[in-house]
Amino acid sequence: MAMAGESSNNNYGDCDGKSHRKVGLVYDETMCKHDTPNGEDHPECPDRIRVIWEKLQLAGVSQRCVVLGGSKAEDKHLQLVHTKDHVSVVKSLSTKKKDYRRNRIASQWNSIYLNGSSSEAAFLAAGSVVELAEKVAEGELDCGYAIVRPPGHHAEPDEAMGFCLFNNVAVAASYLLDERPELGVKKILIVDWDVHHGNGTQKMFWKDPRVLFFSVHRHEHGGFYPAGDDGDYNMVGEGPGEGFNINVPWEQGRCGDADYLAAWDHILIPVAKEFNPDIILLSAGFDAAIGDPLGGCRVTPYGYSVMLKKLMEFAQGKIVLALEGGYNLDSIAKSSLACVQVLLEDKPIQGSSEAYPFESTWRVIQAVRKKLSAYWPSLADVLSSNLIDQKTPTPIIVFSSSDSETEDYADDILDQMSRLNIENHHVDTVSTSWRRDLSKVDVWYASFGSNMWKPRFLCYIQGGQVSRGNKKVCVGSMDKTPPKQIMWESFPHRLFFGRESSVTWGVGGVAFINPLTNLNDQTHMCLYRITLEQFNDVLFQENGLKVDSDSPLFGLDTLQLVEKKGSIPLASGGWYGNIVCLGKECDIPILTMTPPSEAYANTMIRGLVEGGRLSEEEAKAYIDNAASKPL
Ligand code: X5A
Ligand code: ZN
Repeated sequence: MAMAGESSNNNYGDCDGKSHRKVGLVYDETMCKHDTPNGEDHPECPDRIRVIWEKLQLAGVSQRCVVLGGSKAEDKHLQLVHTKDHVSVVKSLSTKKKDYRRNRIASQWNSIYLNGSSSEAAFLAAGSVVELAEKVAEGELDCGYAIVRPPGHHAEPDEAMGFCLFNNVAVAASYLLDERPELGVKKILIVDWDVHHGNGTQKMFWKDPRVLFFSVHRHEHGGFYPAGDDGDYNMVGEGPGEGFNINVPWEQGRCGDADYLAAWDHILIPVAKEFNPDIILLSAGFDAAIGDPLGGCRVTPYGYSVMLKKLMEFAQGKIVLALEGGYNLDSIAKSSLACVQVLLEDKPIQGSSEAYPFESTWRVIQAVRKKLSAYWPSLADVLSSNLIDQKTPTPIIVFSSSDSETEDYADDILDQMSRLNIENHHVDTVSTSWRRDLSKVDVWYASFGSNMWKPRFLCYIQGGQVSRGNKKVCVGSMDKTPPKQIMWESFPHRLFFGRESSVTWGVGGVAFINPLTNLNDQTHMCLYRITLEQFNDVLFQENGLKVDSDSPLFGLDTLQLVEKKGSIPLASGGWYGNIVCLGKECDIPILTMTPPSEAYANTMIRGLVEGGRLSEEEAKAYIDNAASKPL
């Protein structure tokens, strides 16, 4: 952005440092009148657009945009993609005197409700997207967001469905291409990031090479709405439109920023470069957002902002967002705000994607690239194995029909995992400060016992099930970068095993090193070089705490202290009470954990007592003594 005093011939800067990009917003309260006929609850509710509008006002961004009221679509424009019949059926809804007449029409469509204002809202939604797209194509506005309902992308030429009456985005695209040739819009990229497949839009431009339609959606091999094969990746268009239809069909839910951005980086962006659109229309549903009750995915506001930012590199930033789905009011408001801030170009994007894409994501991306490489040479290269090795394992959960505990367990894992992700954007705000600082400092995590086994230790970094014999699944660290270095060393100490198995750790029990130097024994340890931030995440997980803490367990001053004193107790109340500094390697401190917390000590004591080795008092004294002494 141009700063004060700099000469600037673009329209992005001025002396108050605020953006001068002209961003259009459409909002019209009339579209709130479309509602269920008897006031039943429905996810596609009037408050959806209200909360978005209120959010933009409260954040002070709508005041910096050009605000347009809605405008009604003309029949002839609707008929560019819809049949005459469909347009007149929707128009007739408003003249029906009785709800039951409308209910009958609604019941002939899939997932549609209607009331006396549905028709008006539908005409406004489509007309508003047309008007905004026209203004952006003309250059009167740089870009914009139409906050409209009912949504549009499921609506087919002769049919309303999936809460959609007219296909708002498709109408606007056809309007620019067919009605306004003088504007010079010859190629349109339609991106559909709504969690559902844009079946209607796909149909309307199936044979049309002027429109490149890209849809990323939950598909689950045809099991997710709108069910069937239409959203499959081998649906590439036909005739002159062959190759101009791209579907990225997720095989599973829970996809998040990492998955979407992988689809962007390895499919959409390279194709967009080749296609070189004159304008982009974005079917901006926010039902892939974290917290959405229908979508089951986890895209954060940050994720949306990055996806949008990447698209703004094309068509000189001429992009029009049109709201589609999105049913968590809080999520759609926050996601919308993040997007408008990107349109205004006033927000340096902050945040990070903590996770890797799912394995299934890479499988889908590779299948799409292979299928589409016949039309888009930039997709022809095979993705490197380094890249696709970066993946988040999907826990494999085996249900035995009568085992309700197993199912609870599965729910727990999924819960635990989605909770972690719900916190992702909190992490960006609340706890970034300690994470940022500690991510710059390296330590050696000296592991003994089962953590010496690399796949097991990596669970604390990358997430996964730490052992077969128990129920513990780790969410991993926020920063999933693997250890920078791995090194083995031996220390003159004895390795102890507490019990053969324990409730928490399952078969294999627990191990610890006798903190008393014993020159006759060698304890082999595996040293993982990780950041102090990751070390904290390992501590959180080892001690059964959540990783989204606002403060670290082990900060910079604690590190200093333990380097000086050799050993310090942690106030975590978890399994390992003490952090011990074993020395330094390459000037980096070597840290390990020892008992006790009380619970751990009791386990150890029980082991020693039941093993006949020591009396209870002796065992207690032994553990206390062992734990308090540095190596
Ligand atoms: C626009 C949109 C979803 C329809 C789901 C029907 N429609 N079960 O998100
Ligand atoms: Zn949707």
